[in-house]
Amino acid sequence: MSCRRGALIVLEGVDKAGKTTQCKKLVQALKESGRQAEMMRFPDRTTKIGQLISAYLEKKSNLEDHTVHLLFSANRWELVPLMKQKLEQGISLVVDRYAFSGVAFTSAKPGFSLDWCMNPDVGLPKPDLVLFLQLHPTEAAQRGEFGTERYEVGDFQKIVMQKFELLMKDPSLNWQVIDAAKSIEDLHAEIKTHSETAITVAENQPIGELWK
Ligand code: NYM
Repeated sequence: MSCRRGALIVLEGVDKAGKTTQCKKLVQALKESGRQAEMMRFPDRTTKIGQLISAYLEKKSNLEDHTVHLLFSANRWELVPLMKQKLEQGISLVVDRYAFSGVAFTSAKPGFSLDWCMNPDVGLPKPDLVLFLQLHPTEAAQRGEFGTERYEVGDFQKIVMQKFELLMKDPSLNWQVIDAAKSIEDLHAEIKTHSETAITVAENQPIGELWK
């Protein structure tokens, strides 16, 4: 590698935890400190696969559960060449949801093992840092009602949270659990510190492979 690569930083967390706000603030702060950084989000609803997923989430179409899981994964794989290109150019990627949401949401459905759900995403670019924004359900409830999209139901989200907790036990990943009840600025400061460390560590390392 001729130049120092960028870091792959993923934000995960329960709904209403403030992932999108924090992703935007982090990209802005990294740029202001002279680093190259860009935001991505999954699902990326702009691609053909993403449009199928979006219609499903908006309940405009129905898809069989295995099928939609594989589409979410395919939506990540189709972006992998671009992600690798950017990382190799030294651009750090701040990603709003990744394979962990994929596994947590599908495995919350009856009849889906964690293993089966993880398989299609094995070998994706491995995040250098996974920030999990944790928010107590009562605090999340105070932040307003869920929207109307599929999965935005309290009971389902509780099972999703349990699945995230199982995924966080994986010591091969750099999980950092952050208390999302803090103010936007305090949360941002904490996220920025973790991210700067991860960027420095990643610089001289090859891009890893997830769950391999
Ligand atoms: N979701 C997201 C999945 O079920 N599987 C995945 O692989 C990913 C990335 O889609 N409820 C779910 C989580 C959310 C929804 O919402 C996407 P948003 O607001 O676009 O992050």
